Amino acid sequence: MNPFLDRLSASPAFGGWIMLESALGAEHMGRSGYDFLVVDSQHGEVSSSRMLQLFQAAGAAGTPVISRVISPEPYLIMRSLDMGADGVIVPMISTMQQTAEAAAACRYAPDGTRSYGPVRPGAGGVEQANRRVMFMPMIETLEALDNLEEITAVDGVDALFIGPFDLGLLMGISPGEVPRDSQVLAAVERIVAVASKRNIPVGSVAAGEEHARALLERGVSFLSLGSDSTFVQQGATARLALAGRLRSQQSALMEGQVA
Ligand code: 3PY
Ligand code: MG
Repeated sequence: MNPFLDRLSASPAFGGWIMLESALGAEHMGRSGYDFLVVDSQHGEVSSSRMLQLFQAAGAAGTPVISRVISPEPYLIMRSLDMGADGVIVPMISTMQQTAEAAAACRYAPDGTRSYGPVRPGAGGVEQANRRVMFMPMIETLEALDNLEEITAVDGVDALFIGPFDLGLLMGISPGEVPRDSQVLAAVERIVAVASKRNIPVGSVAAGEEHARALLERGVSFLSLGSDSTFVQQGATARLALAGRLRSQQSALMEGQVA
């Protein structure tokens, strides 16, 4: 069984996103109790030379680690899996052919075209690796919406991952509007409906609590709740607000002493 699918059985599952190229940050994320973590090579700072350390650190406490690759090229998918990712999220998939090619890159023959070269200890044999890995094409283009039935019919699609912000942009909706936009939310509902015909779980990213609720209400079963980079920024901003409060308390105290 795939460790990520195990976590999904406690649906909904909640994950975190790793954007920063910090093994220490990834370890903190991994030990925070999220059901899964995504290491983001597409939009994160993550370079291929540091990917291995981030997977090791994020997975140190047993959390399943998924790699979002830069684009659907098979060699990027294979490299992430060789470095020990439990699965891949593959962005900008639009057609059945792209889906089939990416799905094949995730599995060794006879199930796919993955080249054999395990490097991580405990990588397991061919059959085990083929069963363990999770392939998740992203649905984030209008063409993918048109081709949903064909994409979900491809063998080896283990889950779908919706990119609401790219979908929104292509629909003419600004990122700030996406969480509440009825057109984007209707697309989410449709994606879940098509995927559920084949028992394929659907995940996505939530920009805050209201967005998370809207996605869960529409049947999304696993969600990233935020990234290390956002958490650092939010934590730093919150602490600075405390500094402001302490400063005004202090000056009120000083004024009291002078009066
Ligand atoms: C999108 O919303 O387009 C994404 O890729 C989210 O990660
Ligand atoms: Mg996207």
